[in-house]
Amino acid sequence: MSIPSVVARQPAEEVHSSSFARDVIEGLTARPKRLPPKYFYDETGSRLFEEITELPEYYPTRCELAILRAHATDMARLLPPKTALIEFGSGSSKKVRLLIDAAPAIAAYVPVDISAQWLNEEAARLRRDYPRLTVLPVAADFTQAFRLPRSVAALAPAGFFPGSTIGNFEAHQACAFLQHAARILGEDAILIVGIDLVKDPKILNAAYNDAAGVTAKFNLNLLARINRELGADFDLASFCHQAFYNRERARIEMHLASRVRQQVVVCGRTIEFRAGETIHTENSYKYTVESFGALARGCGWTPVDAWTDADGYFSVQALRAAK
Ligand code: SAH
Ligand code: AVI
Repeated sequence: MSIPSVVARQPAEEVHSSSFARDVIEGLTARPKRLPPKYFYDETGSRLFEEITELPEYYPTRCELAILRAHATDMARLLPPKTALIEFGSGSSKKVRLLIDAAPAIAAYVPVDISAQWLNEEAARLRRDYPRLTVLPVAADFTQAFRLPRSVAALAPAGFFPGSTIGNFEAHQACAFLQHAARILGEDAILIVGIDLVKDPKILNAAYNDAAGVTAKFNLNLLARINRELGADFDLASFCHQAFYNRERARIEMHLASRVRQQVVVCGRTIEFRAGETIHTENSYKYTVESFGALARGCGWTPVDAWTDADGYFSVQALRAAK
C-alpha cells in the first residue's frame, strides 16, 4: 500500500497510547473486523452527517423534526421549571431549537458531543441566536463518566437524545447508556429520546444507500481519518461502502468491504484483508414504540408518552427516571 503524501503524524508514543489507536487496533484484529461508530465524527464526518440529514432518502431527520414541530409544546409541559437540558450527541443542535422555542423553562442547554470543534461552533451559533440562554458545551464521550458544568448544579436536569443515536448501540449498550443517563440526570428526570422505527426494508435500505453517495463518503471517511490521525495507509479506492437491512436483528448494518486481497499498515501493525472481507462499522437498530418502551422499562425508566410522524417512520418518546 502506498503511504499518502500528506499524513499528519503524531509522535509515535502519543499515537499508540491514544484510545483511538487502541480501539482501531483492537477492532481490526478482531474476527470479524469492526470499528466503533463514534469515530465517524471528526470535523469531516460531522459535516458529512449533516449532508446525510438533507438527503431525500434519509427520512429520520425530516420525520423527527416534523414530530418536534407538532409536539414540542407537549414535551415542554413535562419539563420542570429551571431546566438544564442536556443533549447527548448534539451535532448541529438543530432539533433542540424547537424545544427551546416551546419551553421557557429551559434555563441552560448543555450539548455533549465527541466532535469538539463542531460542538463549539454550533454552541457559538446558539448563543448568538438565544442570548438569554446559558449554553455550556461539553466535549466528551457520552458513554463515559463526564462532569456537568458546575453552574447547572442549581437547575433541574433533563435529557434530550434525538436522532436515534441510541440505535447505534447493541441492546445491552443501550441499557448501560440509559442507566448511565439516569445517574447523570437524577431521580424523576425526563429524557426525551428519538427512536427510528421498523419499516419496509426498501425504505431502510435506500436511506443508507443514497444515490448521491454521501453515506458511502461518510463510511469511507473513517478510513481517511485513521490515515490522517494514525498515519495508516488505507487505499480508500480499494474499499467500498455496504449497507443492508438485517431483518432478523432489525438493524441496518454498515460495512467497508475490501475489493481485493491486501495488507494495510496501521500503527506499525500489518492487517491482512481477504478479497470481499468487511470491516463492520455501524449498526443502526430499529425498534417499535413498544419494544423500545420495554427496553427502557428494564433499565430504570418509565415511558410516559410517545409521538410518531404521519407515516409512522420515527418516534420521539418521553421517559421518566424511576425513583
Ligand atoms: N443529535 C443530532 C446528531 C446525531 S448524529 C441529530 O439528531 O441530528 C450523532 C451525534 O452524536 C454526532 O454529533 C456525534 O459526534 C455524536 N456522538 C456519537 N457517539 C458519541 C459518543 N460516544 N459520545 C459523544 N458524542 C457522540
Ligand atoms: C447517528 N445515527 C443515528 C445515524 C444512523 O442513522 O444510524 C448515523 C448514520 N449512519 C449512516 N447514515 C446515518
